[in-house]
Amino acid sequence: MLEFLSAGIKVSIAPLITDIPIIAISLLVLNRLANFNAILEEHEELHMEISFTFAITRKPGKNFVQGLTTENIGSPSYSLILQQHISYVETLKSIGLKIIELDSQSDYPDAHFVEDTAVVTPDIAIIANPGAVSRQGEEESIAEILAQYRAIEHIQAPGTLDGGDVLMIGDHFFIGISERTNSEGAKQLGKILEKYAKTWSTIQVGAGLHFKSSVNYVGKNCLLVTRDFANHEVLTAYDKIIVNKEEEYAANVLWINDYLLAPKGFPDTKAKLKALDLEIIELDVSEMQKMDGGLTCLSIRF
Ligand code: CIR
Repeated sequence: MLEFLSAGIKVSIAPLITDIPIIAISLLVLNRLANFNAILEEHEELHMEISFTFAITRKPGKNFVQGLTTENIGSPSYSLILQQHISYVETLKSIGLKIIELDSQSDYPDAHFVEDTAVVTPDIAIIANPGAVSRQGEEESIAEILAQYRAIEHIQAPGTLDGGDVLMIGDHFFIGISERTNSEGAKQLGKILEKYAKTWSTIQVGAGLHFKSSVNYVGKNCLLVTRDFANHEVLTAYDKIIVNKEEEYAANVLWINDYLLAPKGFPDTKAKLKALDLEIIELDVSEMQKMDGGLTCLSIRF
């Protein structure tokens, strides 16, 4: 044992020497804990979900059957679409959203599909330039409303962009290139998003009108996708629930806070969605489906 005398006090340094491994292990453990906390924080950030407070909706007009459609699944009924739209709005209210309800716009038979007119982030609202000529102008009244809540920017011609092609997941935005959204529109949106420290990437839309006809975020790093996007290289960072061939329409779900609005009549997808820690509310949107629309299209939530 090593000993020395200091001011008459006999000190043994043996315990210090034998403590070195313990100190080293303790330091190692502390370091590991710090790393573990950093990983936890990063994980929480990944899963830090946006929370929605408002939704803009618009009542379908009497002439809604004159809207654009590629579907041939029966003739749409005005009384039924009104009923389905009321249920939709009531559901949004019941889950705590404040609804900005707009009246129908007789000049625009597709105007109740408000989603296509804007992209709203926590920092900014980007007003779209709809890709279908018959829909250009729908965005003007939406811009006036959103200006009360956010700074506004616009997608300008020759850029075109429909909100249905834009999927926001935290700070990243997927922008579908489709018949409605062109590369120039995507680039303009991307440049605006970059100013607010957001990232973006484009993705080609094949089948389906918009990107969100096929891919939607359902929280906790998980996407609901059609088979076309199940193995897409741009989406590898996400877990996926894949809808089957017969139920592709059911990929269009609307995720709001702890709820998931899903279209009624798709039992296989409903069973798969039960794995999520969300309350699932099924809504009948048959009349919207006849006009190529669905749950996401009927509101701008922010
Ligand atoms: C259209 O073709 O523009 C409308 N009939 C349907 C738009 C649906 N919107 C959407 O999926 N975001």
